Amino acid sequence: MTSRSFVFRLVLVCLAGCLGTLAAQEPIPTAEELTLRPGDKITWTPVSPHRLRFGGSVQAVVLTPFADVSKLLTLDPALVVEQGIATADAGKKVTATVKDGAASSGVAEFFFTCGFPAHNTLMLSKSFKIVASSGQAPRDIQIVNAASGNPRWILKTSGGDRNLSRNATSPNPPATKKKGQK
Ligand SMILES: [Cu+2]
Repeated sequence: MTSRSFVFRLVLVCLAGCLGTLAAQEPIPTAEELTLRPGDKITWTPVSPHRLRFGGSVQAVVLTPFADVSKLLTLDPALVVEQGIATADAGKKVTATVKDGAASSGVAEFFFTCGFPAHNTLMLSKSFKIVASSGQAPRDIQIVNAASGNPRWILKTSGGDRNLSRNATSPNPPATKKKGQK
């Protein structure tokens, strides 16, 4: 190969690498990864300013009411509710255990967001569905905030990170930054 085409290829590789870094490339979760059964445990471990929030509404999106979330999950620590919105402290680890009667509670699914005001819309999550126990070993589910790129929740799985953004499709379209957005 000539040195010229080598340089050209090098540039292409660099470009692909840089674009890949800028865009959020995690795939979305599978349906099974978004399915919970009694006994399953979810742990949110956000880094400040991120914080878990249930309930209320964000622009036109009505979140799962916290009263309904409470029929599905036992939260540790318990969250303080104000006007239907339950928010953990910034950077606070929260654990939820799916209740025994969750599958027959009449609440089929729930979703959440980040309580940091600038992230209320950006970090709306996909819905987790609740089904009856299948006798399988309880899952231990870890959720963190993305370390870079657009603010979003990440579901950790044995197969890699999953993008929990409510509107994410798989694979993600390149991140588009608005002027002035960090
Ligand atoms: Cu956040």
